[in-house]
Amino acid sequence: MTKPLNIGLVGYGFMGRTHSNAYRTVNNFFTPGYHPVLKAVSARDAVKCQAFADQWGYESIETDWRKLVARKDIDAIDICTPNNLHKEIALAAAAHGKMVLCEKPLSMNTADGEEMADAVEKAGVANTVWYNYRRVPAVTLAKQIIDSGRMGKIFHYRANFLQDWTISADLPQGGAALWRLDAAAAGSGVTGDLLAHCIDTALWLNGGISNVTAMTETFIKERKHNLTGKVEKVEIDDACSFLCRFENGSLGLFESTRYARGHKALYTLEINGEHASMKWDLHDLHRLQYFDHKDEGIVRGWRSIHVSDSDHPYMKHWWVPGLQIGYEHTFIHHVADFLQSLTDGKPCAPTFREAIETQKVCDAVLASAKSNQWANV
Ligand code: SOE
Repeated sequence: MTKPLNIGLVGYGFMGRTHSNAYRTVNNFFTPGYHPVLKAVSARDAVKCQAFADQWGYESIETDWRKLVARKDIDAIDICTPNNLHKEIALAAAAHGKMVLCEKPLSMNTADGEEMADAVEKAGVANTVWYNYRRVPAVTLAKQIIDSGRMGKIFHYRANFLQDWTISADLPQGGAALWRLDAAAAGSGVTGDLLAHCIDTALWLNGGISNVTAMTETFIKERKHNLTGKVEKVEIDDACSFLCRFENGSLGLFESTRYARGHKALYTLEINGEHASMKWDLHDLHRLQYFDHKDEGIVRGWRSIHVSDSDHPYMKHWWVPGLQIGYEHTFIHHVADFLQSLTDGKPCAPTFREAIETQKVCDAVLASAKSNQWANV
């Protein structure tokens, strides 16, 4: 018998769908001791919110998230709103003793993240941040390979996250679909939205970052704002590149942009170690490219590991060896891990406290780009 976990979702955009899908699917494949119950979804537009509830099977709706977090029949609040609302909702949810699952990035900045981590810790409630790419089986396998010592000393870490959806100058900023372009709602541009993913994975795989030097650019300086109807200055970073030093002595190179024509959501990473190297690419997400210098010379070369065998991370829960899974499964894995962590009485990584480390790097990157100087994390 699994125990119910009553979910209250705030926001029904793209992430609301990925999470709802995960809640509905998780118990078909995993046995984590709990099963999510889709109790309620909250958003201001009652008609759209009800349509979402009907489509995904939520029992009820609230048009004010404050009512949702106060409801006695809700165990966990899942925050899928624009970034500027994360803190207020998380603090209120924690004050009502609810568990909190928060979409990435945790907060608009490190100080807000610290308040949020303090609040969930003070309330003693389970918490996690949805950095989903950690739970791509090939990325989790990369973590296992690094932890096994097979790579030896790490020299280089490289990551890119490339998109092209904001190139048109006619695209407005702000409002439901375009809040990511509005600094008041998003905090930053590609740094918080895309590089945050790369940084979270990097910290997990390769340890802490000590200092950074960054440059950002805003290619389109003004856009019509959907909420005011006026042409307004664009305050987000359209592109950001940075160099960094990791605490383990390795060097990092990160690039992110929404102006790489032809790339829709290309997250790639490469790690070069003393004995081995690894590469991963979101567009081929079930493969891990691996080069091991210990292989015999005449057959030495890059191998492409199809991460679909039952001894690969998460894969024994899915189909049969050789059959792959995709993007949505990363969220299912996160829910499975979160529910299992409740059963085991352990934290589910990354917790709010752990996700602050990514926030600190993002803040240092933006500070360095502004000052044209190296910045300590
Ligand atoms: C932006 O387009 C976006 O949807 C991010 O917000 C997500 O976090 C990323 O996974 C895909 O791209």
